[in-house]
Amino acid sequence: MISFLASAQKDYKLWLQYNTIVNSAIASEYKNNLKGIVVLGNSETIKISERELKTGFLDMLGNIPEVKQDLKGENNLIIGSQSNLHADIKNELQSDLNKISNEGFIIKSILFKNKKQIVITGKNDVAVLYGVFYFLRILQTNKSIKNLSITDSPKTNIRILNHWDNLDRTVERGYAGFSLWNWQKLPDFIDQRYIDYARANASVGINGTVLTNVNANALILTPQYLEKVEALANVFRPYGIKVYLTARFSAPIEIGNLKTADPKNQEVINWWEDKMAEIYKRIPDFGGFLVKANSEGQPGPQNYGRDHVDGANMLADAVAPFGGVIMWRAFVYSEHDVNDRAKQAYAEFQPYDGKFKENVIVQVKNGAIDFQPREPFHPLFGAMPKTPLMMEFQITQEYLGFSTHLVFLPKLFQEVLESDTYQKGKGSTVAKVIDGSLYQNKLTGIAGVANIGNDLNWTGHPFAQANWYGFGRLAWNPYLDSETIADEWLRCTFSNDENFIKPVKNIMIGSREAVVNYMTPLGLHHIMDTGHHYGPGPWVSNLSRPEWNPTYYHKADKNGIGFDRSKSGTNAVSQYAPEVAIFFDNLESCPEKDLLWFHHVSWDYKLKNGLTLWNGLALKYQQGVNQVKEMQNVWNQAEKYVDSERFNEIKMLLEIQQKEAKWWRDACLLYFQQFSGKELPEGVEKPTQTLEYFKSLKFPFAPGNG
Ligand code: BDP
Repeated sequence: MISFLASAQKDYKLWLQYNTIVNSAIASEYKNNLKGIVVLGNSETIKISERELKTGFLDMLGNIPEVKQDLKGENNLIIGSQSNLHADIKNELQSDLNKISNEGFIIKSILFKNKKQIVITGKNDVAVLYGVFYFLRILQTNKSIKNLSITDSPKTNIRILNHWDNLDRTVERGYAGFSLWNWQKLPDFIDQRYIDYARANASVGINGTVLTNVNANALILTPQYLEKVEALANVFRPYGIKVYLTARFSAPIEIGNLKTADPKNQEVINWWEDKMAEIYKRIPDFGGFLVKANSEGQPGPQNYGRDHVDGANMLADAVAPFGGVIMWRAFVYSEHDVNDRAKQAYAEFQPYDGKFKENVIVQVKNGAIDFQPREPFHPLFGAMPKTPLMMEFQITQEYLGFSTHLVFLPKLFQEVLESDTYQKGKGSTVAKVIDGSLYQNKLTGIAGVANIGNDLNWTGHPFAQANWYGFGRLAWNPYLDSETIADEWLRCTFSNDENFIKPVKNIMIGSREAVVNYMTPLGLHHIMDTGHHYGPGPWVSNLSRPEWNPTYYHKADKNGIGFDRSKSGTNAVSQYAPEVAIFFDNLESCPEKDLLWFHHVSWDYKLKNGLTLWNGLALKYQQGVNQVKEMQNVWNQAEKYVDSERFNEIKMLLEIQQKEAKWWRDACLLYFQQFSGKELPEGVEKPTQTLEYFKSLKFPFAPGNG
């Protein structure tokens, strides 16, 4: 029992394990350089910073250095914002202070009156807290603290989680239990989890949270709920986290008793203005709204003959006096245009460039379809120079094996961020669009659809914690390498032992390609089963909206497979800058990883390695399965570095992943084989069941589906 609790705590503690430092040389370096903590300031945030240091030092080093209000002696760690620093220290740090943004921090070894000290400072207390977490990570990863000289500022303003949480606590596309937000007990009962959630987010620099689902419920805007939202905002504030909500466009009708929600109607405008005043009275630092409008049946300005600009700007005007922002989603596609769903968001939004109010930021999914295991970057990135665009990544694994598959998503995120849009010549990467450097946008942001629920371990799969962590790190710095992120996370979460780190990091890094291989290799996409999106369903063709059917996306027939988006097809390639368009359009230059996204090719089409498309496809599926087997082998060797509960959990989950990888391989290959009419090549295992069997599987209670 005791060991269960101990391990459960490990699962719960995420990357903030603060494991005892076993390397004695490193431990003594830390102890010698950390004789005291000087705490400057007394805000809630500074108190949290102090507490965090004490917890970290006690757990990692076995003792807490003396805490002082005044600077005495040497080898102290001084924490406080610039306004609380000794004037001489501030002077010495002035050039660093000039370099950092409001949320940036400095960690520096200094000599003050000939005595060695380490200072953690920034322009305000939240920046200090970020610095404290960074400093603790140095210890967690066993790096030296001699001669520190670190300045670091986030590259984006809004680093935000989108919770698709409903008021009944179900989580749309959530695979880690129910919503953290216990609306019934709020505002009076403050669950410790709210605090721990804020702490975890602050530790990676996440500074915003949208509490509610994009498929919104207007009730959240009623006083009954706003009181609860206010309570959460109060918990999150000292951690530097702002609260945002989703706005249901028809709220003026549903909870305001108006007859319309037309954004040009004066009563509607007044209603929203009053609503904003009411919200900001309770929550003065309320962040603003995320809006899904006229998408997948959600109400929006088009219901009144208005457009996205009218809708977004009306809400933007209402929050502007309070400093709020509107994050308006570009995830739109029409059932009336069967030509190519991938083209629709661009077609609709690009002409609006420059028309949105200053406090509107358009939130664009990473790819043009929908969070698939692999998609080329969304053509809107770089194509709206006069409009701030924010990235929307999906951290929850709706299309990547739910919370049972080990998939390290920062690899996917990095691939998108590094993509070159060529919109302002070579080097116009998506990251530069997002951080505002390409077009000098002031408002910038990255959103991640959260994978967090009330499971003991927060994210369902212990390795899915790395996706939350990695999202935060990339939101802070979209240029970070995913390998660095995996390395940090493993050290903070499990162990610094190189014999553990090296092989396990390898499986993390390879895991994203593995899932692409066993689900949607060579550019295939959207072939999952319907509704719940669990497992393969390439055969599905009977849904009312054509672009909901997998057959619409793979277009497999006797002649071949793939969606022709080249110039001779739907010409979706033309939405990219000319250099990129040519690159994707030309079969020779189009990367094979995107082949079937852009081209319909015959089953005999010759791949670069000389294999026919059919053989290459089949072998990719097999490779994915093999990769999972390899992940299992590596994990089995990790037993001695990990507590037994987490070890076993992950072992069982990998077993499921292995089964499901085979399921994907067999179901897809059997289905496509009907068209190719060819044998499986050597090296591909025989299917475990018949196609009819796979088609017969039903999952009425698959999680995350409302
Ligand atoms: C789709 C999800 C759906 C979301 C939608 C969205 O299946 O649950 O509501 O994205 O992002 O991928 O709005």
